[in-house]
Amino acid sequence: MERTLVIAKPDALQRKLIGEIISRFERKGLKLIGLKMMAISDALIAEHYAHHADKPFFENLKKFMQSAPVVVMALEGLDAVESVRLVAGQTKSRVADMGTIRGDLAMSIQINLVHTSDSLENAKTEIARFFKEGELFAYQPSNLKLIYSPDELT
Ligand code: 3AN
Repeated sequence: MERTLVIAKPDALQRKLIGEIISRFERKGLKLIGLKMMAISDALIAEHYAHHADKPFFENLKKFMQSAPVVVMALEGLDAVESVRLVAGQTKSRVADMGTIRGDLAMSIQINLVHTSDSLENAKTEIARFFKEGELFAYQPSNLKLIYSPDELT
């Protein structure tokens, strides 16, 4: 099964949407294997948003991401990277599909409630960036057979 990273951003915490966001991923059938609240350091921002370092919006993005704690989670499931991105919706929230987190609950490009890994390779790097060994949990969900068919589980 794939694993992917979600960051519920400061706006999610301030708007009291953390429960709603976690719930949407849980209800979809994704398995929560790691969860914690943290402040993002300058070093973590520089690493995580290295691809945006030279963009005009970088300083504002940094300020926003450090304006309150974030809640990071690692999720597991078949095609988890793609599935989580579908639940989140596109970056520009005000035109994201209804039914998605951003489409239903946000308007901004930057203040868009969640970050989600955009590829399996990045998901691996990002999970390692935000979680130490011992902060990720292996367990057997009791309802797995109601989430996937037997052939999907082999
Ligand atoms: P996503 O988070 O949807 O994968 P990315 O990786 O392109 O989108 O961007 C990472 C984050 O950078 C976005 N979630 C958003 O907070 C911010 N960002 C991206 N593009 C812009 C933009 N044009 N203006 C302001 N902030 C942006």
